[in-house]
Amino acid sequence: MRNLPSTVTILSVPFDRGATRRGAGQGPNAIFGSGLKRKLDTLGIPYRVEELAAPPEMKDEAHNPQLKHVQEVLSINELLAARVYALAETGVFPLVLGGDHSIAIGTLAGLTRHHRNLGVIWLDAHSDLNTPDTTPSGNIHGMSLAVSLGKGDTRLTSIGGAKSPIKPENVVLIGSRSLDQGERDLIRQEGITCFTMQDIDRLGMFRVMEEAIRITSAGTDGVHLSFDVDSVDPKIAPGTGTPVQGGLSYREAHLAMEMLSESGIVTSAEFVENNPLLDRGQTTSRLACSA
Ligand code: 4U7
Ligand code: MN
Ligand code: MN
Ligand code: MN
Repeated sequence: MRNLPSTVTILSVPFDRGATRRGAGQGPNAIFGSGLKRKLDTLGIPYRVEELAAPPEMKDEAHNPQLKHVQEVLSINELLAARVYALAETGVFPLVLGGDHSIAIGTLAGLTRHHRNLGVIWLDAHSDLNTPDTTPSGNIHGMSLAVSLGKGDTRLTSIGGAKSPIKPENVVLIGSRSLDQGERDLIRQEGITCFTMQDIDRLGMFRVMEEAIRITSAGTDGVHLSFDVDSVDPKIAPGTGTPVQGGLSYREAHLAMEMLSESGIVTSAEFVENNPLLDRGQTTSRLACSA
């Protein structure tokens, strides 16, 4: 049994200034090229497509090595937050195609203006819980979940206007296998549920997803799926800028999507970090269309 959303708006966000390696900006086109529209037609899901224009590249006058390209990140995410908010208000399912993972800042800012108590499933090799104080790279795609929890640079946390941040007890991380020290500290301190690859090995993806569904849907009024393609093993999904060995198998990724579909809890989703320039045979893009 599948629960399909009644109507979807695909927001294509060709933005990759939140990462060091360029190319994720071409992710949305690669996913369309791999047949996303055909897939939605087959499923009988009505959809519209909108592309958000990436901001012009700006001279980074106040260059901050702990917060690289912050002006561009602010500008795309303000735009995205406004669009996602408007869609959520009209009952449309926002499907955001990135782009690097810094765009989750705008997606979640828009969603938390609409939902009072949002659950978040974060499928990722990383936790994206760095702040300018803890980041080893200065790349904002490694900070997006922290920002959505209200931590970090105030210009980033105030994107989308007044709203309450995501509550740590509503967040579940899945597939984690590359966590920086500051991120581990934050996970422990905030009590965020984290299913690492080792947990998936031990419990199996089925039980992990049952738990994730239970936790993110308990008392919440919506659940957002943030799917970083680097959660999947780089042998299967090589098209991504920060690959980490030992990731999800093709079947584990599919089982996760199938269980989420059956559960009917997901009210918005984003697929990020798909970098066609690094994708041998576009297998990563094809995976994104196959679920
Ligand atoms: B992604 C990293 F140090 N943690 O902060 C960082 F390992 O959106 C990687 O999950 C972040 O792909 C990866 O730069 C961000 C690094
Ligand atoms: Mn990520
Ligand atoms: Mn990642
Ligand atoms: Mn499937």
